[in-house]
Amino acid sequence: MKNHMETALKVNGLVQTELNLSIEDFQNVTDAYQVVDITTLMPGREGQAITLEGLLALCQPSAEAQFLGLHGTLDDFHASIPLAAVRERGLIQYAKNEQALDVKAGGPFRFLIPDHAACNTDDIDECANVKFLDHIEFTAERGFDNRPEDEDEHAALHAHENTEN
Ligand SMILES: Nc1nc2c(c(=O)[nH]1)N[C@H]1C(S)=C(S)[C@@H](COP(=O)(O)O)O[C@H]1N2
Ligand SMILES: [Mo]
Repeated sequence: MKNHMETALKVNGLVQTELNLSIEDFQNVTDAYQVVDITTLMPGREGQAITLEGLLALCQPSAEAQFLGLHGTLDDFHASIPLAAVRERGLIQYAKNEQALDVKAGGPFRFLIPDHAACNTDDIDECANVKFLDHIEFTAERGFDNRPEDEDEHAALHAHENTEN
């Protein structure tokens, strides 16, 4: 694990406007894109998010942008998923109980996909709920992705998580 924690979310790649979003920027996103209680979309999860639609409105990806690169630098975890499959349901969580999302809860930012598939059954699976999210990149082609590919890799990942705490 790196000790340095990014507190802004960088958004770049095939976009008209590159962004570097702080928690205040998230709080200031217009109400239409705010999810004040994630539980309503993902039972069992709590917190505040903006919709991916809200992020798209801010950065305006070009028509060539087909993939969304989700980067968690802290533990070097990355997913690259088709934008079309998540553009209407993806969320970016930025708070819990109205407070900045703690790193212990996957913060400061986290990608979340309501109605994701089970791990390894689909491109849009639970594994793509990237924690420690510090960079979103819009690309034309599929990008780097090191999500676990099977049960053994999952087991290894979670064993690793547990020894780091
Ligand atoms: N940065 C980062 N994000 C991650 C992971 C990880 O190891 N690192 N694991 C993924 C996997 S494999 C799953 S199944 C979910 C688990 O999310 P949960 O801990 O909220 O249940 O987080 C995903 N996001
Ligand atoms: Mo997973």
